[in-house]
Amino acid sequence: MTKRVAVIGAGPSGLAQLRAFQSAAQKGAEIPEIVCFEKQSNWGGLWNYTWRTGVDENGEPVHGSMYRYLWSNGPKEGLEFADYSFEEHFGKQIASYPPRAVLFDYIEGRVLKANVRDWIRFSTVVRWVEYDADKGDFEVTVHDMKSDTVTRERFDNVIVASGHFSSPNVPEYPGFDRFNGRIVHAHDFRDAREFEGKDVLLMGSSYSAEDIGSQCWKYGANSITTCYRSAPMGFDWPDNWEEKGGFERVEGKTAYFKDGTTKDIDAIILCTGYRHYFPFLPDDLRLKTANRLATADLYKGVAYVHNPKLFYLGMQDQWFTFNMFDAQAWWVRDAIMGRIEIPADKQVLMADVAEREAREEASDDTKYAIKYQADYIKELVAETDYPSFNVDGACEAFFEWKKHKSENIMGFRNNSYTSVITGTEAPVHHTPWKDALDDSLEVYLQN
Ligand code: FAD
Ligand code: NA7
Repeated sequence: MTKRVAVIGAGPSGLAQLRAFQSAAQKGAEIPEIVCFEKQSNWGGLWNYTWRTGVDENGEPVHGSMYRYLWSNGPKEGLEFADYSFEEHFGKQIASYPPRAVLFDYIEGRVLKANVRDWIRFSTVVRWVEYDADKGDFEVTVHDMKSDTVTRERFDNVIVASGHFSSPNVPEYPGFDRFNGRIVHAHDFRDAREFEGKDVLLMGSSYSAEDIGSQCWKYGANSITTCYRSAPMGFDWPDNWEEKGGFERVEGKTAYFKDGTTKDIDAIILCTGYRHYFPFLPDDLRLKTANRLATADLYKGVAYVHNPKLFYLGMQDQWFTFNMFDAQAWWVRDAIMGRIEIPADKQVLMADVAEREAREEASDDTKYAIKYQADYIKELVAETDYPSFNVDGACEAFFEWKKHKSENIMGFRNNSYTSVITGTEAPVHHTPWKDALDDSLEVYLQN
């Protein structure tokens, strides 16, 4: 009997999995039956923009954390699919930091070409997954929102591709309950124009604080204040942007910091990160990990050590994204199809995890971390037929990106890089990022 495989989520990771199986079928292999469950009404995961916050049209928690005017925060040359280049999709080389709509279009292009949309059941939420040790398979309970029916189905393997930048980490600080302005987590931030003319405080010192602060700055906030817990971002910020140490409390509209300084503010944006959150998984199947490069409990970064019929995609912290999800998806496909053997001895699986953790912890250096994740991609790609590509070249794009950011944090997106897939250099974008207020696909492609 044909194996049945459930994929949870049709974001970039889940779609990579569908493409991986489809490419095997295209080469003549007999593939399992694949059923992908997606709670949203369309694919693309976080790249599928929604204006909604809180709950969606079905009363489910909104998955989307992306906002209007979001441009890629790293060069596209670091994430390009090895089997589907930007040039193939757009018919020409495009600039290096595409806005969200452009990347959505690119992601969609590959799966439209692969013709896998029928494998996905949209508006269908996975409610619960249980492993049946007697039968050696999984029972998956899903809620089809269109027909409002809850059904159960059995699968030989389950692949969790539900993302981990959706369930916000929301700390509380003294005075929040009496603050007279808006307090919002990055997950619910949508349009920077809301903060035009305002004095905005952002908590956190990572990607969201940097980028949402930059958005607010670009779209006319009066001032930006960021505050950090561990370390400052340390960029050379514009004049009306101040970076402060630890936040203590807010009284009325005045924020107090640990260094004794204060700042009057209109709004607080909590850029305090996300949690891995799997409400559909019981204790024995649920991944519990920090946001790091070597996730806990995943052999080869994908197979759950406590039950290797269960796989997770994209659960790592991410320098590389789409191409890493591809490397994982091809590997998982081959494990499921019996082309790759997962050791039966759990100790071996756990030793693999421990080795990855130790190697990650060996250095705090950023270049080391980027190379670490590059090596991980190379390792997986070498074991499958995913087209090998110049991963070291993609690292170089990231190193350049880091340098460009430290040179000019409001101008780094004006640079261009060379594709490691096609070898062509991206054009310099027609408008500097800070002046490009229209982020539509049509305008971006006017190079
Ligand atoms: P997601 O994109 O989160 O997709 C998961 C899918 O699973 C969703 O469609 C969701 O609806 C579905 N799902 C979840 N739970 C269920 C359920 N119970 N039942 C059914 N379906 C379910 N990466 C970059 O490369 N460049 C960037 O510029 C960039 N910017 C980012 C900006 C923000 C604000 C955030 C939050 C992330 C950004 N990322 C960026 C990283 C992002 O994580 C990846 O690009 C990518 O979206 C991850 O893909 P994924 O498929 O693993 O997860
Ligand atoms: P990150 O990268 O997980 O960063 C979270 C930040 O929030 C980080 O600076 C944390 O400080 C800070 N933080 C977390 N909890 C608190 C509390 N309680 N108080 C103060 N500060 C806190 O999340 P991002 O949203 O920036 O990025 C996630 C993804 O979204 C990323 O891949 C991007 O592509 C977009 P710390 O340094 O831990 O002390």
